[in-house]
Amino acid sequence: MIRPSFYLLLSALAASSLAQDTSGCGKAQTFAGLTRRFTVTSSNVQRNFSVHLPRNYDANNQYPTILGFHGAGGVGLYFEADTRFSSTRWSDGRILVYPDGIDGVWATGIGGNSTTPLDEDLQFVSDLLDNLRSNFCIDSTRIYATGISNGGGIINRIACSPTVGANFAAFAPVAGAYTGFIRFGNATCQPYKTPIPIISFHGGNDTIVPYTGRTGAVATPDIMDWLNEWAERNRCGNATEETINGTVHHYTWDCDGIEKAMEHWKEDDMGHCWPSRSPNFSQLASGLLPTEIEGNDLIVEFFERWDVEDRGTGEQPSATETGGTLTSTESSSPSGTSEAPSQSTTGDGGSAAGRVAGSMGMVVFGMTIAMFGGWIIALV
Ligand SMILES: *[C@@H]1O[C@H](CO)[C@@H](O)[C@H](O)[C@H]1NC(C)=O
Ligand SMILES: *[C@@H]1O[C@H](CO)[C@@H](O)[C@H](O)[C@H]1NC(C)=O
Ligand SMILES: *[C@@H]1O[C@H](CO)[C@@H](O)[C@H](O)[C@H]1NC(C)=O
Ligand SMILES: *[C@@H]1O[C@H](CO)[C@@H](O)[C@H](O)[C@H]1NC(C)=O
Ligand SMILES: *[C@@H]1O[C@H](CO)[C@@H](O)[C@H](O)[C@H]1NC(C)=O
Ligand SMILES: *[C@@H]1O[C@H](CO)[C@@H](O)[C@H](O)[C@H]1NC(C)=O
Ligand SMILES: CC(=O)N[C@H]1CO[C@H](CO)[C@@H](O)[C@@H]1O
Repeated sequence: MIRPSFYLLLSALAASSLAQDTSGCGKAQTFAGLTRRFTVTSSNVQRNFSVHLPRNYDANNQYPTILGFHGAGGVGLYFEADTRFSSTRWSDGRILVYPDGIDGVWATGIGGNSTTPLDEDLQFVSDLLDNLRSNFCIDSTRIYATGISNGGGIINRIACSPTVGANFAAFAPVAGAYTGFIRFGNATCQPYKTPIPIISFHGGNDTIVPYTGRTGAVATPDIMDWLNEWAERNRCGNATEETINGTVHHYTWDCDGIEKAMEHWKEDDMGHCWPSRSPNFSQLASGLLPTEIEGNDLIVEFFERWDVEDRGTGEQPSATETGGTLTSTESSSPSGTSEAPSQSTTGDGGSAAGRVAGSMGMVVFGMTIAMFGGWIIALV
């Protein structure tokens, strides 16, 4: 097999050239525990982003870094308020970065409202990372991306890029609008390593980016098709499904000998929103209630398992348990056209989901309403 060594070589090259830029280490910062706005010029455009530093930021400590991509019609600050990733529960020991799309939209490679070419947004992500590395003490082996809706669409494109994607250890799209990845679509996908670790979330009651896909000018794929394509690229076995309380479905895949390199959470009654056990803005905006799972906890726990340089560490690694342990029961997919993950065990599985110690929630929520109350969340 030539592929594994090719990917290992690519990833080794990427890691060795990128991991060494620690020029931002040692530079004192004055906004530990706070969020500050910055700009960087990319493709001759002044692009905006905000950075949240952990409390007690130590300029000589290399931090894991999470980039959070907002949905269409938003800005980074909105994503920050909605997900609350900057609260200490999740930002302790991590740098959070919230970039802005141009005119509220990420280029996901097709038309619609985004006139920015995909290459320019990918270049922006690359320029942003260079800027971050030269100003903050970033651990380049532990950079991650999450995002909602159109923000999920752009991180899917990043994951598919052999160059920009090689900066990221793992991905976490929520309610992703994977435009260009409809069945038999023409989007290209050349990930830098196998497997690309992905944890994804999608509501079964999402009317904006429906689970079974959307047709029209900005078509999105059936989520099961999208998952199956990634499972193929990642050389995964069949999925294992665990159903919690009858309505929450947790799928996991072992991929290329790595345990649980892909995870997917489908919550039947969840709409187009961020999964959180406390009420949040995107939930209220879609007239929905808190969900049963806490997305931030699941995302952060997943990210902690991966770095850029190696192929990852499976959960509870065990030499005898890699590969070949998946069950395989046929079940029908939502669309009836794709191969669905199998149904197997049930269990509580709730241990991975945590609780929100939501103290700043209402403050942030009030600010969010004040800042964005007039907006229609046109989540593409
Ligand atoms: C960046 O922010 C400035 C000031 O708010 C704004 O004028 C500009 O349009 C923003 N740039 C982009 C590309 O959104
Ligand atoms: C473009 O955005 C407008 C509102 O900003 C929305 O009404 C329209 O549906 C969007 N078009 C596409 C193709 O997404
Ligand atoms: C891919 O499909 C989109 C949407 O149908 C189209 O606009 C685009 O031109 C196609 N690209 C290529 C390279 O065929
Ligand atoms: C689905 O969402 C709509 C609002 O968009 C809500 O009225 C309905 O109750 C939801 N259905 C379920 C099963 O949660
Ligand atoms: C995966 O599922 C398919 C179809 O259900 C089955 O034919 C195949 O044997 C399964 N593979 C494994 C490794 O269980
Ligand atoms: C399942 O339902 C029970 C009872 O409503 C609840 O206490 C528990 O938190 C739920 N589990 C999950 C994972 O949502
Ligand atoms: C702004 C806001 O209200 N955010 C809510 C969304 O999600 C978090 C948890 O991630 C809730 O605790 C917040 O209240």
